[in-house]
Amino acid sequence: MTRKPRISLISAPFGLGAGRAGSEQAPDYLIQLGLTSRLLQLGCNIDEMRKLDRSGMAAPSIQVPMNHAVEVLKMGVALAEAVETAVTAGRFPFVLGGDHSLAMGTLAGLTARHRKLGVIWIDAHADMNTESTSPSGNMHGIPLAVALGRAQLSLSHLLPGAGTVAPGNIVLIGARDLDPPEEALIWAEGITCYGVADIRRQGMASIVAQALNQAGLGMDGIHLSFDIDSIDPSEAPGTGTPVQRGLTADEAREALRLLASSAALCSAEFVEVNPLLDRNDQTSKLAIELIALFLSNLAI
Ligand code: 6HN
Ligand code: MN
Ligand code: MN
Ligand code: MN
Repeated sequence: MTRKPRISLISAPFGLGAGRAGSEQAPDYLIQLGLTSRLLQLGCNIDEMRKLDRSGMAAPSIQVPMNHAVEVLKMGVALAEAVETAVTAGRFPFVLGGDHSLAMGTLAGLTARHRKLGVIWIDAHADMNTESTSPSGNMHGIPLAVALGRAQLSLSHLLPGAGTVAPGNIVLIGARDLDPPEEALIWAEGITCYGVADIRRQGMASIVAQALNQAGLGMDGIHLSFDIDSIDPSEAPGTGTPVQRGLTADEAREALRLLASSAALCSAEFVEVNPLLDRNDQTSKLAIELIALFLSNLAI
């Protein structure tokens, strides 16, 4: 018999890692549009609800030459501690962003507890720039390089005891806008990457099965990082760095339903919804539906 995990819903109203303002409004906006009531209606076991605040957090002493670095690091510290606490208490952390720089905090908290962590990254981007290769200076473009230990900033700067993620246990799905240094890193590290063409050829069910195998090989658990810009802008326009020729909403639904049913999944985050850039709440409403689908299908 499958049981429902106790979910820790961690809101992170933070968007300074992105180049455009607005994603910091997503957590409150999605809740205002009915996210939590939908989750309760579906019988999700929301054991804890937290809203993070970075004021009062001390930034780590490392100098990072990127936009709003001190604020990103403070938020990362707050998030890392919240995620670690949730895992220690036996809860399933679900992080509601906010921009993708938050993943550094999530991954710091997770790797402090799960020494062997796999990661499935559903995104139009690879988020694998470093401080020296970033074309924008925006920290939402670097979290995977940080998690790999390939940047100056490391997860252990955010939380002492945090580890790294091994390249063989990272799987990218939906990537289609890679900067040349990111492509080089993916090749050099042998990171598995399924593009939209692979999904059309093989079907999402087969891609998800392969991703779970690859990311989970020898690991304690798998973290899902879901960037809404993985979906085509025709269906999810409300995001800061949209990229054409993305996943359909149906493909995202299928992926999230299948991933939720895997017992290997230990945590997730949902990022980059920007209500200020949306059209008639189309993206926010889709996000609510996808999050509800995902969390209501979780099984342990
Ligand atoms: N995201 N590769 C670009 C950069 O600025 O590094 C875009 C990053 C987008 C990040 O969507 O989470
Ligand atoms: Mn991203
Ligand atoms: Mn992205
Ligand atoms: Mn680009």
